Amino acid sequence: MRRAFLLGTLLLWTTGCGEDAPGAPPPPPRAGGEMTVDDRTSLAFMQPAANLLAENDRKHRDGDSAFEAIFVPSPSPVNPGLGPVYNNTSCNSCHLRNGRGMPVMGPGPQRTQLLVRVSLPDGTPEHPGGAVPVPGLGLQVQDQANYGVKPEASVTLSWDETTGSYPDGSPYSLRAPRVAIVPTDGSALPAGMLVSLRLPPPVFGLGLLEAVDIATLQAMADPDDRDRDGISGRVNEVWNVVTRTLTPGRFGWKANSPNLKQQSAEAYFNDMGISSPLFPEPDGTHELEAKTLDAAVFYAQSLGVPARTALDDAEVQQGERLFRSLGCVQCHREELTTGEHEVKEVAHQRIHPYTDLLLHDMGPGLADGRPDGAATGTEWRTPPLWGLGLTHTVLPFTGFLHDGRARSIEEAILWHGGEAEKAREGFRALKAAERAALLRFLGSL
Ligand code: HEC
Ligand code: HEC
Ligand SMILES: [Ca+2]
Ligand SMILES: [Ca+2]
Ligand SMILES: [Ca+2]
Repeated sequence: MRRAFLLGTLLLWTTGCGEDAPGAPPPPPRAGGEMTVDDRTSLAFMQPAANLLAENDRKHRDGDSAFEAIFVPSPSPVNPGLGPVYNNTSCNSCHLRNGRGMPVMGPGPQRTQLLVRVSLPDGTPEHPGGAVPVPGLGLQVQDQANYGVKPEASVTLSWDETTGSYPDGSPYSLRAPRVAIVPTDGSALPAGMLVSLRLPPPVFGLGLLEAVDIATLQAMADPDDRDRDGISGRVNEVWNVVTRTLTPGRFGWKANSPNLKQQSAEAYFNDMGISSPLFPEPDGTHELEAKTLDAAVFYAQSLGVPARTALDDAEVQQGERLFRSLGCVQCHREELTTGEHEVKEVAHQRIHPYTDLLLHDMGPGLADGRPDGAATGTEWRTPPLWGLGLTHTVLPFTGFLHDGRARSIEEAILWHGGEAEKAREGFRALKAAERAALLRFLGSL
């Protein structure tokens, strides 16, 4: 069965390409290099990488358990340490099926999945990264708490809707979030408090992104736009809690975390209230075993990346050409090569993540006005687009963009501004059939 299928794809590929490309056709792009998996069901983001070495298979399954473990307040024989204040009880409850979370807040069965980052406006050098904690809230609002403990605040979310239309007259509607934070101790919020809403992003393919050399990122960066193409990617500089230095950032919506270990330890500490060797209790002890943190990190590093589909579909191919000609690829880079990495499977892979991992000014519409590391209040990191078309297969009704405001891929494009304004206007000016082709291509990723 499998052999016949592969042969079929190969034949289509050779015939499809032979006409305009003389010589050997390039191999069909495999999104995650040798890590690519062919599952495009609702479980697509949960597959171990195709090239996982036998000895790492067990490690991956231990990681799976760590990612799914639901924590409870201490003392408890299993998974203790939750709280006293927190946002949710497991990694999996925010990164649903390893994909996005829902843009929801508050009590109820899903609990809080959006994170609310806060800070005071007057960034000072003595706070690494420049973010100044808000009295009573710190840098992240924990709106859940253990029995008998008050959460920091209650947070509610509502949406403001605006309408617009394409030059051809077709209407669309966009919504932006409005967040209300009410401290439980009755105190008033400080004037000018900066607030940033963040949707849980998917967690597959991240080992590959971690393995992209910093030199590769720097080579794509063009902070002063010297080539004058209107695009100026920047590498974020963030506080590394292990080396205690400023280091390049690449994870999180603002590239606000330097590596998967720190990002995961921060999630245990801030999102779940669980201390670890990287974020210990004030007395130096910690609730999480070092090996559990390592297992959760390895899990994200060793997940497979779903393969593209419909490579030989004419409309998808037209959409791919538009994706290039509109300049989407200036930020959503089609191909990167990974360097060395302690996880052998992710090293030296040719991948198609559709990101440059760099910060871009995305204009006032998307701005949160809250700096994060060296990222300004208008900058966001280009998110990878691999697996994008499976977003609603994995979790119907979840959103796109950093706060989940876009209900469709189309809305996500329409929000682009700043450095991406030209690309957005190019999209708006397309004929309806061309817009549909571009969306078909994005849906095939
Ligand atoms: C309350 C919801 C929530 C919980 C619980 C949670 N996360 Fe996240 N996670 C997020 C959000 C939101 C982001 C984006 C953060 C940002 O941009 O600042 C994120 C980002 C990440 C990233 C970076 C992804 C990328 O593409 O940059 C990783 C890795 C990650 N989380 C792992 C974990 C692990 C491991 C756990 C469990 C220990 C966990 N998360 C628990 C909400 C959550
Ligand atoms: C200047 C760089 C840049 C260009 C050009 C650009 N993008 Fe983006 N794109 C981004 C950034 C940064 C974000 C994240 C913005 C946010 O979350 O607020 C993003 C987000 C997206 C998302 C949502 C992804 C997700 O995970 O939610 C889609 C879809 C997308 N872009 C498609 C496109 C298409 C199609 C084009 C061309 C018409 C394009 N982009 C051009 C930088 C760019
Ligand atoms: Ca705790
Ligand atoms: Ca807090
Ligand atoms: Ca440039």
